[in-house]
Amino acid sequence: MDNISVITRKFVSHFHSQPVVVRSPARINLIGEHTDYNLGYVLPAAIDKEIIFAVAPNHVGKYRFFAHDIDKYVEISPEQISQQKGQFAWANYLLGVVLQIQALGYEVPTFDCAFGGDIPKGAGLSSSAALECGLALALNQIFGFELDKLSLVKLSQKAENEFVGVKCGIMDQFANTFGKENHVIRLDCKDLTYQYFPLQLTDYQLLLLDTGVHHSLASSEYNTRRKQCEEGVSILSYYEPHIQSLRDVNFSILDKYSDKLPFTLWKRCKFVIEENERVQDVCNALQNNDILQVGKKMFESHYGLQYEYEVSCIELDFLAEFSANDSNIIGARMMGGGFGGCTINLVRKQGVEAFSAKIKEAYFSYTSKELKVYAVNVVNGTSVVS
Ligand code: GAF
Repeated sequence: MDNISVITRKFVSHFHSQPVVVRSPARINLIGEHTDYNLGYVLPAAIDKEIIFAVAPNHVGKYRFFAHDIDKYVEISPEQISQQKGQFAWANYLLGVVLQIQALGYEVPTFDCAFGGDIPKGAGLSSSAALECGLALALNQIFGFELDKLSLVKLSQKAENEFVGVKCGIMDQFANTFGKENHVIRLDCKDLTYQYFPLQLTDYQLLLLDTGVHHSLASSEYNTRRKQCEEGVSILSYYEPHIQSLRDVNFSILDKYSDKLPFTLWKRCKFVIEENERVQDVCNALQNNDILQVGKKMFESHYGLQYEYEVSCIELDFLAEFSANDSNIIGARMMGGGFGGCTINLVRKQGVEAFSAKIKEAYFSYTSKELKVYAVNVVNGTSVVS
């Protein structure tokens, strides 16, 4: 049985009504890491791993959630929501969405919700954005709020920033909602304009290698990187008042004031400027059908994330290096916030099986951990199924 049937049946057997069903995908990012909150460019896409939501209004005066994958049930009355923060980690993403819709001035009547799917947790594929955006679209549908896609993206991001407490940028929620089959999205995080670029991989396959590592310092270090970038901006803007974010900094400005920046801040700023350039380079390469150039930029991005932005870890570095030395791989890098999660790889289709077997074995001997391998395809963003 597929996930849609499983979740719909669970919903009906639990709540005894007919739900609206929404699918909400995970995301990859081809390139453009840690650039979103610096108001730069990103190049993400939605992929065929998703959470299915079944949602319907109820008349019992409680928000009721059933998390199928972990077999957990939670019910909360509207007055209790803000005190429930932190009590159920997974429910925070959903309650945060309800609160953000309320903050926009809408009354959110009580509802029932069952959800579950196949997005690996803690793998850096943004199951959190899938939770937020999937519920936001489902509530928009059943209660007729008529919020447009960008409003759903923004309120979902705010739910994560304010209720969950992770100061993420806008990339994940945007990719989840605006994803388009076989396209990557170049999003300008400064003005939120975007353009789709066809991802014609023909002889290549997108392969994600999941380290199985999720360091507890991931979110604190993420927030630290954000702060370091802000500090860099604050120092540079003293000399160049037009600078409001790292988006306004180029190499000549960085060179000119390099002695004013502590070395760590200088490295962070340098990475962000380079990574923004790499996004533009990859877009040009995609337009020219130059997939080898795309791969080359991915390797460069990993190098920067490892040595300049310092958000990688030994497991990710091992995978990126192993891939770089395999002739079936034309591009590899860590993806997402870092400190664990997945690498993203461009692999020759004919070599996928052999490479997967080889790297699984090597990873196990190096880390004693099992490597999970996902071949993924680019799909449309969150949508109402029925
Ligand atoms: C995480 C965040 F949620 C994104 O906003 C982005 O900053 C990413 O890390 C790094 O590029 O996925």
